Amino acid sequence: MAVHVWWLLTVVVVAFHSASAVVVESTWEVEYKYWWPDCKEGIVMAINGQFPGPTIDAFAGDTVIIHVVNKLSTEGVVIHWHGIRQKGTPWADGAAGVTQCPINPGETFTYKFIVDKAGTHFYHGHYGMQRSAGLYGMLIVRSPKERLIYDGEFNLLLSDWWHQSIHSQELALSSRPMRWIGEPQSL
Ligand SMILES: [Cu+2]
Repeated sequence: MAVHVWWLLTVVVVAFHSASAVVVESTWEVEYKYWWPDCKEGIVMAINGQFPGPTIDAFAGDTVIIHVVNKLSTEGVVIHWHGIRQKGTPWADGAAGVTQCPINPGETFTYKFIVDKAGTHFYHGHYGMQRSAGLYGMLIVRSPKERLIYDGEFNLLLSDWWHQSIHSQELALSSRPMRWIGEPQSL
């Protein structure tokens, strides 16, 4: 798997959680949208109209169920849950061509898995260059045993951002000789 360069910072407020695990469930529609993350309009991959995608906030031991609806016109899509071990649910790992076929345009696939390990994780598209197009978000798994007490919480998710489309990025990277599209325009 590709090495991701990410900076992920979270200050977590303590929370008391009931001993019983719960189900965290939602439906995500993935589509392209015009957006201007750094004031220059471009095309991003959005989930339910949001970029970055919605934050999943759960406790270790909870079950996460996400119904992913592919509303892209011409591309498959998958979501990989970075940092989740997927014990007993390898088909929910979201690696296109490895653990599942891409979800076709117009189709829905349901991911169901247990978030077994506390941490500030993230999820991202794992098909083609879709992560670079903005298909990612936070996956926060809290520990029911947290004992530290904080005054507040602030989550920050950072990523490189290029003005060139993921299609020109991909073509440049796979060209022989490779073409260098330059440093990202934003962070
Ligand atoms: Cu990953």
